[in-house]
Amino acid sequence: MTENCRNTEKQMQRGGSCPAEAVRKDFPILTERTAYLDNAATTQKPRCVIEAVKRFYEEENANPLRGLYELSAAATQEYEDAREAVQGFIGASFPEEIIFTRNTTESLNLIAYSWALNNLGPGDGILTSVEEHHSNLLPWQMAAKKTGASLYYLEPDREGRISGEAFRAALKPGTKLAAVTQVSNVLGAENDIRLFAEIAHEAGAVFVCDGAQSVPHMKVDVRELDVDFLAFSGHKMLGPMGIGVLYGKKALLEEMDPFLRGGEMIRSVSLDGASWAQLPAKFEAGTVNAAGAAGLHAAIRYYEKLGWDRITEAERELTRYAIEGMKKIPFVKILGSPDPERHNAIVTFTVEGVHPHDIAAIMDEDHICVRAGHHCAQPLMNFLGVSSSARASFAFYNTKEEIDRFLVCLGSLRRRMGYED
Ligand code: 7TS
Repeated sequence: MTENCRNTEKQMQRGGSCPAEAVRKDFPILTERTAYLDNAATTQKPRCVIEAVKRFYEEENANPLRGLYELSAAATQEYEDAREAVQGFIGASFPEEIIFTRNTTESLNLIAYSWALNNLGPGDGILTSVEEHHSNLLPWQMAAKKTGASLYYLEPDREGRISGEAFRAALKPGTKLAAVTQVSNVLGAENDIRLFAEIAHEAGAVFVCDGAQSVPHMKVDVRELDVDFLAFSGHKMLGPMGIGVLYGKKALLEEMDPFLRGGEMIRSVSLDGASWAQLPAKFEAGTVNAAGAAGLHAAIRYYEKLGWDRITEAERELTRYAIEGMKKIPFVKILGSPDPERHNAIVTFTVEGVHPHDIAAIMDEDHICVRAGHHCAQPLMNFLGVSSSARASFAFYNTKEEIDRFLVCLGSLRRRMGYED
């Protein structure tokens, strides 16, 4: 950890229990003025992450993997160290099971293009759910269309839960791939991924987990869950934008074709064709995002210093506090479970008579950042019968004071829109 993330460390040594007090100083963008409650879209970055990116460009910048000189070797080392840090963070068996991509979206597309297009055909099935982010829907729609496979959708209950029985029942014979999110980016509901993976495997299907909203908030261990693929984004877990991860079981990745073709991913090339490099290079065509990987590495170290107990407890407490406050405000409707424990730091809501875009605009007047719209989950919004909604999402560095400001603003919305209640 760099000099710049010492605040947290000192506080942790003193045995501090609520991280927000200690950690806020580590995040240069977090000021008293702005309450940033859009963490499901992207999190803020601690100084050590910013410094790691800066240090790469100031001290180690060279094209990793290409050069044999010292600077390039340092860049390569930085990049591969980051891979090992990700491997440890999610409990993967081998570093080469970690493929760096740009984000969750690219990771899921990689599976669709490299696995699904080559392994599916008419008579086969793909199973996903209506509560997926578009990034875990559109690649499967594409794969089904191009291969002639059928695409089936699981329906969650109104709280966003998909039961093991529902998952088992929806797995039609011939289903070769199932792709489900661990945590819904709208309802915050968590699916029992370990159970789904087990059921999928019994049926002979490959299981893909969208971890975009889970990996930043809970311990996710790929061996424990026994998922075949896990996709997530660095920018949602304190890391820089432009670096994401695809975890894949080695045996599967080894038999897959490359996704993108070009530099760095070949063994040899002739005018008639090419053969591919070993994992993970086979899936990392072109110049890689080594600075992003260095930043992600620093983010992982930061998570590890804080520890999951502190993070999940702080986020659970904030979510509980927000939902309890929201329930007291008339005209506010929370989507999903009434139980705060089932929200995983995500609270999506509507306010009767106030368009979600107006909610976000008025919140912005009070310097509170919330998201409004369909949250890239239109099928789920249709399923819930809601055209649009607003969402507050938390991270461990948020404070109860920020949530108080959010609740005061929420309570004032209808009045500020001209209602007289
Ligand atoms: N899957 C889930 C569950 C997500 O929440 C998101 C992003 C993605 C995939 C795509 O991630 P990306 O990094 O490739 O863009 N979700 C959101 C959101 O809820 N608001 O902004 C982005």
